[in-house]
Amino acid sequence: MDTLQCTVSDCGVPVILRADMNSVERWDGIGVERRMRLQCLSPYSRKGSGVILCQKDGQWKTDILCGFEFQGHFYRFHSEATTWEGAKARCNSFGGYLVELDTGNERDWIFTTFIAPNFRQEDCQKFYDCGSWTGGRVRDGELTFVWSRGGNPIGNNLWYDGQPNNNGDDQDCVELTRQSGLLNDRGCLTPNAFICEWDP
Ligand SMILES: [Ca+2]
Ligand SMILES: [Ca+2]
Repeated sequence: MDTLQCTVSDCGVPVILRADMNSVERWDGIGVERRMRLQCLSPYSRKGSGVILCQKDGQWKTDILCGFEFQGHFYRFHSEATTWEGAKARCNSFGGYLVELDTGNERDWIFTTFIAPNFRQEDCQKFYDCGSWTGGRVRDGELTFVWSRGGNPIGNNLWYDGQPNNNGDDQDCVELTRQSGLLNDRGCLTPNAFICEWDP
């Protein structure tokens, strides 16, 4: 007679940023290899299938991302302050990249959607207060700033007056500022909020 083997697997309560845990349908069930579907909390929209699955190894598997969409690209603002490398790693871990402002329209939308609502102007008196990391970085060994993922140059119209100035000879990374809504080069170890982007 064959012996049956039981596998006990407990994925615990899933932690998915900005997903609505009350949106699980009645016919969904929690259990090994059972699928649930989640929606995102308002006003976020969802990228991915919406399916979340408890695997035999006790890990949740999902492709759900909750964020905002603009012209086919997907974006998320993260307020937790971290270094440029830390921010890049976080975006990469979700399958995205640090935001690259390819057009003035994209910059305007990012500022209106994320920067202005998340930082009160009165809390950000200096133009370099309340920065958010973008994917801009000095190209190795040169004084040219590029969008680090594709290597495209950063538009001249996106910089704040007098920037990039490499202040203190130590400003290799590019932040979007709250006061001016334009770019500033900044020391890469500065703890900043950050914005992730995903291609369609
Ligand atoms: Ca972009
Ligand atoms: Ca600077």
